[in-house]
Amino acid sequence: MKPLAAGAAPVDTVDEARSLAAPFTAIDLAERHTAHNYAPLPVAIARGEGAWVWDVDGKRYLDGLAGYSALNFGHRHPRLVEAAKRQLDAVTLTSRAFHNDQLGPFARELAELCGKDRILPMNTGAEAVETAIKAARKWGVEVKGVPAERATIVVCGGNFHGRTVTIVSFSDDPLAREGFGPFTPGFATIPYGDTAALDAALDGNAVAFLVEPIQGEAGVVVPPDGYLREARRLCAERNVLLIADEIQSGLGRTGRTFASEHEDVVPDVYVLGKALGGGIVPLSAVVADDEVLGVFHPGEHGSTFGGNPLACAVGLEVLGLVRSGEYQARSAVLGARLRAAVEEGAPAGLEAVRGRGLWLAIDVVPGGPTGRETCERLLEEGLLCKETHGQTIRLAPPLVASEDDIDFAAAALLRVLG
Ligand code: IF1
Repeated sequence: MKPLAAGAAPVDTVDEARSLAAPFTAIDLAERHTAHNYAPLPVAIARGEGAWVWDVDGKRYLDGLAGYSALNFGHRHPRLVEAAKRQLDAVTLTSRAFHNDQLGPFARELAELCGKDRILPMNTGAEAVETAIKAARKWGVEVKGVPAERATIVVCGGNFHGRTVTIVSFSDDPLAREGFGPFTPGFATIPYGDTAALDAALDGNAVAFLVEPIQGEAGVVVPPDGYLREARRLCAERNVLLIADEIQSGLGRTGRTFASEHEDVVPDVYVLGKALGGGIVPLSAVVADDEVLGVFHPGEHGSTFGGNPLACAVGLEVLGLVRSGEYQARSAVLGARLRAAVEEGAPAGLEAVRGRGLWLAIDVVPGGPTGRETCERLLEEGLLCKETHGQTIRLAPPLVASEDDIDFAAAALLRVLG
């Protein structure tokens, strides 16, 4: 065993290490033994139930982030926990070298929800985005007839699609990409919301337009009315795949099943993740028709855990919740309630509110407390939030929150921003 810390006496057993670690808190140990790729708020969560979590000292917080929308259905939704427990007592992983009894039913339900022929199951959102990129490139060459190596995918400034090297190759956020080159070619960036720029970018080598129907990390940026409809028209006209990254905006978060629905747009390809796994297991998927997903043949793509029976059993139950329409309705009603409370309160520290459904961003006035400082003050008030890009607070509580929960969040915001 290596010494616990530089200069510490070497320890021989895990028990000895644990006993040495005993006086250290969970936060101390995480700070000491993990890479510092995050700067978490100073709170260690030990339990979650619905829209609430409790820290190691038993203090209760309303979860205003919901795992960046992976917890749309709340912490430990009873139906999802039950589905997971049932599957834990059956089989959890088979690999795709063999079939299992959960993937087929899940795939049928998800394809049907999206109105598409089939899915390709993965685990994280970034893996699904990478899968969609590979599918679009192969489709572009084999179906559209773009010269090999010339396929271009159009993306938007302010995008966030994950953190792999290829994905950050087309990010315009220095924090996400600096130091990680050399980068993957084959992407063209245009301003988000600009249909003239999209029109100009969709040339003969364009195989896909990859877009978030609402940009999350950019600060819950809703595009101008008609943008997605025009993107749909242009992509169809130029035989370019419209790929909607609904990993964060999908599955009820904006008041509809998919954010694309706000403009009655059906993309060629849905990229889903986060809440698809119910906040219990990583589960993502690319959903499209045979013309697109038919480009994959055995041995060309895969993942050890992709389509595993545990994730698919939970995912199938998630789709049952989504099909009810209850969570979409809650998002619309609760989002309107929260937005009205914050806007009517018009606290001095508030500069702007944006969003759709129960997915809001609040810009705090420059010169006052930063976004991070505001989140630290909200923590003290019992509301967990996360800032983005300095002055913006994101709000995305679980869709199982009650009206009282929303009023609690609004009161905390008005106290801190007042
Ligand atoms: C982090 C951000 C949000 C996503 C969209 C793909 C992915 C994400 C639209 C990749 C993931 C997460 C990643 C997490 C924090 C969070 C995030 F701040 F990073 F940008 F939500 F806005 N498409 N978003 O939002 O999915 O591979 O993570 O499963 O990396 O810090 P993933």
